[in-house]
Amino acid sequence: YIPKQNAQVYEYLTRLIVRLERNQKIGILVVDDSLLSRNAAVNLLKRHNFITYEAKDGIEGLEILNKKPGIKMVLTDENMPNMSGLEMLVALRKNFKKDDLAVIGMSSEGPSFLSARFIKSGANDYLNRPYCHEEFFCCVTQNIENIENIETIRRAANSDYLTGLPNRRYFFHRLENTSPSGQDCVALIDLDFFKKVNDTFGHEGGDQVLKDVARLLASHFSQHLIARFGGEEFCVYFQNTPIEQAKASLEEFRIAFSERASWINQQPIKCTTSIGLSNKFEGEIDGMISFADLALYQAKQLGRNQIVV
Ligand code: GH3
Ligand code: MG
Ligand code: MG
Ligand code: MG
Repeated sequence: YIPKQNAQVYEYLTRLIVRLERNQKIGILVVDDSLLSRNAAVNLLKRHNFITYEAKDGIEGLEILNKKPGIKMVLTDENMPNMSGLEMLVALRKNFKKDDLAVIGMSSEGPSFLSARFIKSGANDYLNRPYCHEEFFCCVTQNIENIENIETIRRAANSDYLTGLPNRRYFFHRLENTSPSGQDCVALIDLDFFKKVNDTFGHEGGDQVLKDVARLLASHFSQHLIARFGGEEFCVYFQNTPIEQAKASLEEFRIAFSERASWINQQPIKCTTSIGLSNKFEGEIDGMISFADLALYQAKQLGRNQIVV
C-alpha cells in the first residue's frame, strides 16, 4: 500500500513495480572468471527480478548466448582465461546486433582506456568496478530500456496500425535478398466496391471490414508472408508453392470471405474480393507483383469476386 498523498514517491514506486514485472521475462548473462564478482552482479540482478545466466569465460558465454533465447544483456569482465571479454564481444557481434543485445564491459583493473576499447569493439556501455548499487542499476535499466524502445519502434515501423498485419515496408524488407524461384508466386487481393462500403457505413464500417479481412487472411495464410499493401489492397507471397496450390487456397479464402459479414451497429456488411495471382517474373519480385497487378485488373474487368491467374 502506497499513500497517494506523496505523489512523487507514488509515481516512482509505480514505475518501479511495472519495471520489476517486466524484468521477469528478461535474461541477463554475467560473464566473469571471479566467482565473487560474478555473484555480486547476479545477486543484484536477481533482486530486480531478472533471469540470470552465468559463465566463467568468453567461450562459455558464447555457448550460453547461442543456446538460451531471451537474453537481452551481457555484463562481461575483461580479464578471463580462454577468451577475454573483448574477444567474446567481437565474436558475438557477428550474430547479435547492438540494437538487440546490450553488452556492458566491466573491469576493475587494467588501463583507463579499457572503456573506450569496449565501446569501439561494439559494447553499449561500460561499468567500472567497484560500483555502487545505484550506479549498477541505473546502467542496467537504462540499457535495457534502450533495447526495448528500439524494439517498439521497429515493431511500429513494420506493421500496419489498423490491422496489425505486416506493412509494405516489412514485406519488401523480408524479401530484399530473395530472388523468386520457379516455385514462388504472389497474390494481390483487393476489396470490391470498397468506396461504397465507406459511403454506406461510414469510415468506421470500412475499418471494421479491413480488420476482418486481415484476420481472415492471417488465418488462411499463416505459413506465408502477408502484408497490407495500401488502402484496401493486400498481398500474399507464396514461397515454394505450386501456383495451382496457391490458387486453390486463395479460392477457399475468397469464398469464405464472401460468405461472411462484418458487423457495425448491428448491421451486416457484405463484401467480396478480387484477386490477381502470378508466378511470372522478370528478375525481381517487383516484376512478379506487376503481373499480379495486371491479373487483378482483369479480375475487376471480368466482374469482380474472382481470381485471375
Ligand atoms: P474496386 O472494386 O474497383 O476496387 O472499387 P473500390 O471502391 O474498392 O476502389 P477505390 O480505389 O475506388 O476505393 C478505395 C477506397 O478505399 C477509397 C478509400 O477511401 C478507401 N480506403 C483506403 N484506406 C482506407 C482505410 O484505412 N479505412 C477506410 N475506412 N477506407 C479506406
Ligand atoms: Mg577477470
Ligand atoms: Mg477496391
Ligand atoms: Mg484498391
